Amino acid sequence: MAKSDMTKILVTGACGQIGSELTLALRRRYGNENVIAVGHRTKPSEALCTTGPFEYIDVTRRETIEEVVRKYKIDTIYHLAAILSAVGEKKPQLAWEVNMNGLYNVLEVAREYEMVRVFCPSSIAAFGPETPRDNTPQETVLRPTTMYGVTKVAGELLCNYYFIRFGLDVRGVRYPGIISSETLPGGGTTDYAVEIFYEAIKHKRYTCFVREDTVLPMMYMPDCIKAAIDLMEADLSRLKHHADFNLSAMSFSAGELAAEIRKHIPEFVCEYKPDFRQAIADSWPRSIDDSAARQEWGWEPEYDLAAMTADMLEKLGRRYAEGRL
Ligand code: AKB
Repeated sequence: MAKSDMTKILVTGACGQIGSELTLALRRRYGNENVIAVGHRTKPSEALCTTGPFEYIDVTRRETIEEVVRKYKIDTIYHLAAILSAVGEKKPQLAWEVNMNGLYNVLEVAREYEMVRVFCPSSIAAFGPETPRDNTPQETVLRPTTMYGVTKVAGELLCNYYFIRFGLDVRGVRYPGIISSETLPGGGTTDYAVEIFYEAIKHKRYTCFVREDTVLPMMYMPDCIKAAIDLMEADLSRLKHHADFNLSAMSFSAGELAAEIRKHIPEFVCEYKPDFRQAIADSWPRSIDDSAARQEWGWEPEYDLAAMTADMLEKLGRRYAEGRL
């Protein structure tokens, strides 16, 4: 499918961790005026507002999505608005409302307005304690024990249903924990892998909310963005899967991450005080088999633990020195 088919793009959750950087990458690729960022309540960054259109919507109110779709003649949606795993366990009803009804509204609007394509990310949270934890296969047990995970499995099924039943071209990946330097993640279990960098730079100490030996799959933001864009531009005829691609980049324990940071900041001290998020982390895989994504649309990550750590510390270190962290 050609890149030029997607002419007016809407990004929901544009103020979030992934949305804030993906929107800017999409604007660089498809033109500033062609990528409309939408948020809910969060104040958008200056970069988001000054480089292209920004609007407020509430994905749980379908009419607010339709208004923006009509105003800008949208033909493609990147639907990133979601409640993540840790907040989802504190507020399961809200997680259902936003993640399921929000997705349903987006898919219905996309169907009704005959959109070219929709991107909706799933997550490693779709897996559960009965799933094989190492090199987790593409086709496997999906019995999550979090509300976030339940909405991700149901969301994958719903997206695939819209493809089969209505021919709506919905695509998605099961993202691992995402590490980034621009916008902090909000309310996930893998947030420690981002917070640790900020605290290492600011205070040379961090108290981690999972055990030192907790291993989870992770990915650096440039790879996260590349995955979304590459999958959306992939030739549909090559795809056997649609909204549920396993995706992998690196896996490491919290202790290994702290040790890697210590190579750059030798005085850095990390303590471990597991809280309720440990049980969520323990229900997720340690590593992922992403061979379907590699075969069907050429997925290949660029960053490993060492390259990601060096880049994070360089970026955050510069911001700290300029008093902007
Ligand atoms: C979370 O921790 O909830 C997310 C995810 C893995 O989907 N980062």
